[in-house]
Amino acid sequence: MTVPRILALADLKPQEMTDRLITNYDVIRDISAAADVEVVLTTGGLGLSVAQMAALPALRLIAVNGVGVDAVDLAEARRRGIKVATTPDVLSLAVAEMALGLALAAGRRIAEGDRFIRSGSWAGEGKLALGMSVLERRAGILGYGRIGCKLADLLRGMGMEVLYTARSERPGAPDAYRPDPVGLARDCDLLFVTAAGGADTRGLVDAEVLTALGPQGIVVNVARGPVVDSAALAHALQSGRIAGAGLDVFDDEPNVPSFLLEAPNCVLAPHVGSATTETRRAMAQLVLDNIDAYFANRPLLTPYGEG
Ligand code: 8YV
Repeated sequence: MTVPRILALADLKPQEMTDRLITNYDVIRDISAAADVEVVLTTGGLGLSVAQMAALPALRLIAVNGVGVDAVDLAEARRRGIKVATTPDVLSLAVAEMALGLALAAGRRIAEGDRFIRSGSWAGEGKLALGMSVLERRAGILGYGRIGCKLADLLRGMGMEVLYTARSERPGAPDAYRPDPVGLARDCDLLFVTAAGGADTRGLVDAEVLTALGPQGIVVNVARGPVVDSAALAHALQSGRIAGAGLDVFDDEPNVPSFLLEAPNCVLAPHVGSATTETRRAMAQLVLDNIDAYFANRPLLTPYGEG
């Protein structure tokens, strides 16, 4: 029996999951040698462009190791009848946990305090500026999907009041709805960005939203960089229009603009929201299960955009 070929644009983690992929499939890495390949494995960050799809005439399935499909050309995939599978749910808690961590790090100046000690300032003259309590604040969730709802559950469980903005009000939701980001920002201090990336959400958090958030406000972005206008954010931080920010995602990863590197009280993380061993293993398992299902002519476990 011939072993099906797969084009892998990235490895699965931990390594044993890539080993399993290699054991079960003939894994190639070079897209120029993949004309007969039916399945491509990619990540949320890498996605798959029209040009890449054009190099893959036999493509039937795009298996995304992640939930973001903003970098996949979905219109082209739809046009060609190519299925897309993602890894929903299994990463929600890890990303929510990261969002909480960034809020705590910014509010309580944790990263700044670490630098303060290492630079010798504690032992010298300096004093670290006071932080702000985080759990006593009102939280706003911008994007009430799987990750946003998981984060809302966590925050509510810690006694916080939670508000949310989504495309429409969710009947029966335990949190209060605000129809637009400015209204949400006005009524909260911690603004958590969990909306999907893409053209619809580009610049959703702009100067007006940041002004509405106010001088006690903290913005946390664990979604996609472009959802927040980064120049407006840096300006709001510089001018004290908001208190702090925690960012796990950026416009042009892995490059971070100097205005964000230099912005005060801006905690940075290298896109690691889902990057725990447990979560990456669960994501990889789902990727493998989806690929297995495709080759066995079974329905995908987690197809994107169906139902
Ligand atoms: C990962 C993500 O960076 O799920 C996503 O869309 O951005 C992250 O979980 C990525 O896809 C890792 O494979």
